[in-house]
Amino acid sequence: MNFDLLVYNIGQLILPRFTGNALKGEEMKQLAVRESAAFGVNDGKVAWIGSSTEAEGYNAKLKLDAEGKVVSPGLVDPHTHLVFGGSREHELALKQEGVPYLEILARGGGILSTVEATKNAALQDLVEKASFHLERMVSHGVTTMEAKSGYGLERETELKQLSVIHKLNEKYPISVVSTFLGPHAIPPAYKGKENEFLLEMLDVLEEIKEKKLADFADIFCETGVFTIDQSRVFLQKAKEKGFGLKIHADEIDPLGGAELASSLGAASADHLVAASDEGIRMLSESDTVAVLLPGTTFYLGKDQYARARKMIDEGAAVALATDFNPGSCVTENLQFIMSLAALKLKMTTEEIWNAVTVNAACAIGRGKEAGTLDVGRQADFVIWDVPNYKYIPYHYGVNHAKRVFVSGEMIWERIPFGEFQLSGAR
Ligand code: IZC
Ligand code: ZN
Repeated sequence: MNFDLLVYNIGQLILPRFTGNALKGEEMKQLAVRESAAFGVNDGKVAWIGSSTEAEGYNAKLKLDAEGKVVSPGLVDPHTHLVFGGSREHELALKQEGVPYLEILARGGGILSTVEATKNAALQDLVEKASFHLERMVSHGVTTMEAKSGYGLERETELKQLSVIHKLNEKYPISVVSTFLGPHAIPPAYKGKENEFLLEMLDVLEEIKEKKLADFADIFCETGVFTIDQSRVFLQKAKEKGFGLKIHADEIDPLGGAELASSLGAASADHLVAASDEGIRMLSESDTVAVLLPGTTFYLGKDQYARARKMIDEGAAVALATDFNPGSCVTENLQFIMSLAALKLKMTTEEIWNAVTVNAACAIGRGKEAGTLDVGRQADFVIWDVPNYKYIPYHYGVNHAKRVFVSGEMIWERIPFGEFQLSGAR
C-alpha cells in the first residue's frame, strides 16, 4: 500500500467508537486502545489502521515515527465563548471578596462589561483576539470547537461576532461550529421588557438563518437572567426556524433547564451543576448530551460540581468542554478540564476520553466528522508526549500535546528546547 502519510510506532492509538449517536452511560466506559499501532493517510483521510509491524511493508511520501507515544483523535471543545472584546481581570478581586458571579452581573459588570468592550471593538481586532485564543486551544490538542455569540445583545454586534467565527473558519483548517447566544443577558434598557428583547433576538435569528451564520441557538436560563418559560418560547421558535438547540441550564439554580432541553430534543444541555433528579432522568432517556464544564465550577470557587457519576450511571451521554470565556472560566486548556473531570466529577479516564472526543462532537452535531479516527474519516489527530492514555488527567495543568494534525497536515508542533530562532535579534 502507498500513503501520503504513514504514522507508525504508536504506543497507544485511542479509537473512540461512533455508533451514530453520543455514547451513553455504560457505553462511555468502553474505549478501544490499540497498542503498537500505525495508520495511513491519503487525501487528508484515514486510509488504513493496523499494526506497526504491518506498516513496515508499506510505502508513504512521508513516514512519521510516533516514538511509542499516544495518538488520539483531535479533541473537540463543544462550549466556548471564544469571541469577545476586553478582559475582566479586575473581577478577580471582587471574587476574592466573595461577590457572587450573578451579583457582579446585576451590578452591570460581568457579561455586560464584556458586551461594552465587544461593541467597541472593530471586527478585525476581534478576529485577531479570537485567533490568539483559538491557536492556544489548538496547541492544547483541539481540532474542532464551538464558539458562541452573546456579547452584543443587539443585532449589529451579534452579527459582528458571528462574522468573526465565519472568518476564523476561512483562516484556519480547523472547524469552528457557530452558535447564536443573543439571549445571554438582559440589556439594562430591557429590564422588565425581557419578552420584547427575546422577540428582537428572534428577528436577528431570522437574519442569521438567511445568512447561514449559525447552526445552533442558545439561551442563558438562570435566576435573574431568562426564566424557564422565556427559554422554552425562545428555543421552540429557534427550533421552528431549523436551528439545533443548546441551553445554559441549571448552572447555579435548578430551574428545570435539563428537563426543558430533553423535552425539546436539544443537542445539548450545558453546565447542569444544579440539575434535578428528574432532569437527570429525562436526560438519560433522551439523546441530549450533558455538556459539563467543571472548569467553571472550579473558577467560581464552588464546592458542588455537576453530578456526572449519577448522570452516567443512569445512562446519560456526557461531554466535557472548557466554557472558555473572560469571566467564569478563563482557560483554553481542555486537558486541565480532563483532570478536573477525574478529580471532581469522578469520571474514569475512559469516560473522559469519550467525553472530549466522540461525545463532544455529537454535542455540536459533528459526530460524523470529528471525534474519532476510522477509515474514511478526516485525519485530525494529536501526538501526545505521554507514556499512556491514563497519564493526561493525572499530570495536570500543563500541555502534553506534541504535534497537532488536521486532514493529515501538521498545524502545530511544540518547539523542542533550544531550537527556537529569533530572526533579527541581537
Ligand atoms: O462572560 O461570564 N456563564 N455566560 C454564562 C458566561 C458565563 C460568560 C461570561
Ligand atoms: Zn457558556
